[in-house]
Amino acid sequence: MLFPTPYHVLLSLVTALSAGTFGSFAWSIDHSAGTADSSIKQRPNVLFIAVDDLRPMLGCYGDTTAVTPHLDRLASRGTVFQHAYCQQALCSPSRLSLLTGKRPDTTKVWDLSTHFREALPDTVTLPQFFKQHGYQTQGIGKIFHGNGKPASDPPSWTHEPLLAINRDPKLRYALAKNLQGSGLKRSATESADVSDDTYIDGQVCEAALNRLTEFKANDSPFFLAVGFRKPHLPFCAPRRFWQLYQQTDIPPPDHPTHPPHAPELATRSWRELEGYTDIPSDGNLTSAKTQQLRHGYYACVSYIDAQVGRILKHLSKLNLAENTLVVVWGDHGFHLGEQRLWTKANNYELSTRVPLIFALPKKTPSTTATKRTGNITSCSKLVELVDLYPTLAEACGLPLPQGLEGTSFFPLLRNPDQTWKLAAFSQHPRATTSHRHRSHGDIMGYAVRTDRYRYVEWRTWKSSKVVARELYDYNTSGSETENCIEMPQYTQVQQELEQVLAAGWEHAKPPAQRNVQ
Ligand SMILES: [Ca+2]
Repeated sequence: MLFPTPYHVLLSLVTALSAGTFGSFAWSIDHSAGTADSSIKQRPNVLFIAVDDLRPMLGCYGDTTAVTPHLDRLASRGTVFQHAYCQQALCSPSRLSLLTGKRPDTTKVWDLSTHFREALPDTVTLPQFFKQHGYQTQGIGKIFHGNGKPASDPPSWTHEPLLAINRDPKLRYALAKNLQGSGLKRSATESADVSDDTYIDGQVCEAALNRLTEFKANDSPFFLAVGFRKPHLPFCAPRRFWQLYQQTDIPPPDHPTHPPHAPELATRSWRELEGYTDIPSDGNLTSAKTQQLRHGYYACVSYIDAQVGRILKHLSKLNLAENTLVVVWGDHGFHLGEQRLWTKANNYELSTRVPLIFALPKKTPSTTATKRTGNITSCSKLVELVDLYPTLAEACGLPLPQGLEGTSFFPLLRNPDQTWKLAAFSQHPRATTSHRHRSHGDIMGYAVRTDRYRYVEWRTWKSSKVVARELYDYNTSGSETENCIEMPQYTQVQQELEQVLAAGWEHAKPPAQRNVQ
């Protein structure tokens, strides 16, 4: 049995006096779970790295333009999931689904302003679960949603989160012209000759390095969640990362028009890009502006890659890499002009598919039957971000919590070729006519992604009446090129996909787990 140190008692008192929403909470290790014993010290640490709005535009995913040596190196000793999907392509709903291990219709978080504890007051989040099992837990940067009420969840952490909220323009922009004005949206891109730490992500990295050093000195295992904000808009990065690319070498968007026969609901823009000072209010971009934005996204991806590299180097220097599991994930994908769409908030492949790199501690015996692409272990099976919670629990030898709506993909780390999920599920709401929804919206688009197809039903929330359908075949392209709904040659496929969607995620589990509650 462990007892609180004087430091923890003092910290608890200080925090309890200043606690807000969750008044009885204090930052301290959870000693109530009764699981703290000598074996806890043997548990692997978890380095949990979230990258905001990162689509799989990385070297380890086959992108020949991206300069991402550090993530590629991590990928070379881990598993790269080629078909990982978020449950809703929007920051807060996606993150809260992952962090609670439940899907958006259970968390009731479909927008950016709802706190998950409104619907699930007693749910145990992923970091909270580790805390209950004797881990020190801390979030640095954006882990829950970035700003406002959903950014905070004190029960999840033993140490007060750092840099969780950022409303300081000086941490977003560096150039004088962008530091003038009001509001958070200035220019959509910025290339400034500044150090990495000028922007918040460099500071998040620095804070993570310091915390790792402190964790090293402690006996408890840790769950350190590091949340980088780039490549979320605006695309601001130190100039040296822009200079890794020639703008003329940046490929233009593939399929730059809406898929033919797609319903208006499906291709409605989130309009996140509009509002920046250099973006026309109608969203019509010149090809030069499109290329500048795509260049900026690549620069931000390389900027984050460099920060991840600093953290991994420090982990090795502290001799923590041997016993630390590293997972890197993006909260959703991103459109960069493809399908005449920008940003996210839709049900298409580019917005729902995410990067997911999972590297077990270095000392883990390698028994993986690997499928090598170069020197990267690649898994093409369907996995979902909601699966991460049970996967991390299993990987660390912790009992799987009840009530989760994902499936541990830990077995895929051992054998990435085994038969797995039948489908991945995503959803996105729409208001009847506007570009922004509140809560569940007026119409919910429910999407199912199998190994070859995507099928979507747009249903009114009140009556569940289907008002639009989509069917896409990825056999010829990695993205949606034409809505094939009601085409005679797809009649049987459509019927099968309707059944998969109607049956839901519980019936799409891996075969061995389909009857397991
Ligand atoms: Ca995001």
